[in-house]
Amino acid sequence: MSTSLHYEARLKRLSGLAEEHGLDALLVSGESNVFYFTGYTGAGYLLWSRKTGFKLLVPVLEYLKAVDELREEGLGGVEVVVYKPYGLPDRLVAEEAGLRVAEGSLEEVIAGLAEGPSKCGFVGGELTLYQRLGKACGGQAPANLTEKVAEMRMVKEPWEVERISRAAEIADRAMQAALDSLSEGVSEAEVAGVIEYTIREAGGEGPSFPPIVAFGLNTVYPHATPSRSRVLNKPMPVLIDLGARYGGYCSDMTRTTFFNGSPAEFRHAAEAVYEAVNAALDKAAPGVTAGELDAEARRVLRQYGLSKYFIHSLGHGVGIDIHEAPRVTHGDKTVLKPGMVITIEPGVYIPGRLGVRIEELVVITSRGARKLSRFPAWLWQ
Ligand SMILES: [Mn+2]
Repeated sequence: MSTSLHYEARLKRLSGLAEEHGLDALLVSGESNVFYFTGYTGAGYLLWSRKTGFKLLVPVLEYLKAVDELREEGLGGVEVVVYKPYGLPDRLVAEEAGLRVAEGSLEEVIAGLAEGPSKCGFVGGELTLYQRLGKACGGQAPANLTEKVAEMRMVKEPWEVERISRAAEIADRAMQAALDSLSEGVSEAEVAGVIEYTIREAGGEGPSFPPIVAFGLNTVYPHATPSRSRVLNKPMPVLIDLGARYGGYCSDMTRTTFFNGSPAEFRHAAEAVYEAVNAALDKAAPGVTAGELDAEARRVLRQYGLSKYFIHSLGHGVGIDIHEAPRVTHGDKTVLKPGMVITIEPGVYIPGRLGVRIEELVVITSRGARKLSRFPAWLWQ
């Protein structure tokens, strides 16, 4: 099946959801949500109304791209409408270019296109959207369908898993290039540059987030920022967290190694994390909750006396966004299902000493978790 049929099916599901909730109009915000339903890759909103169906609302600068991308995805029937949240610079130019231009602010556009909706809903987390939509809906509180769409996005279709898998392969190559670049005098920032270049060279659209490269004491910060001044000049731990984007989908992986040797303190922490990640991987299967995976990794780290240094969640969903549902965290009740793509990334961060994290990206299948990142995780002697 081509992707266009998938988008059509998604739009159908979305309008079905709106109808189930008795809505007259539904506004979808957030670039990743709009991309999920249409394949369009820019700023804008997807509006459904019971009377007029789907329309894509975009700022004037995105108009031509939006029309072309919808046509490419077989959604030529979805009308693209320009709104002017900041005022159109030149309305005449827009009309001469053949744009379909709506009058007024976003909420006026919504109210007009929906022909006076009485019950509205929204998807996405823009802070002002709720108020703006409330105004457009004649003061009624709009229904929040954000979670419903997050649940739809959580279970991936095979073609989405294929794109994430491709992004993970590209990330594997970037990890190899990063490790190859480790030598006396190299800085964290230089290694980050090698990663970004390799992702592009290997066919990625870019990194799925700015790569984390941490040397020495910088490894104790789970979200360290690569620095130009921190260089490899003595034996020290090296933590690299990177991801690629391919076909609009993300990958995510972390590896930790030691430059020039591997002291006992490092090996103890690294082996604990290695065992924790594998225990959680073994446990991951349909029917298990996300919280149970988190507990499993903590159980292993406790045996090593290191669980107090595991200061973040075990993982998160990955898809169009680098962080999306489900949260793989303490007490989370989300039941794993085939098609979910999640990370499993235990870490220990010992203040003043060192940090270790290993992150695997997996898809849940009927037989358990299948790794999408193939790079070896044991990178010390
Ligand atoms: Mn991650």
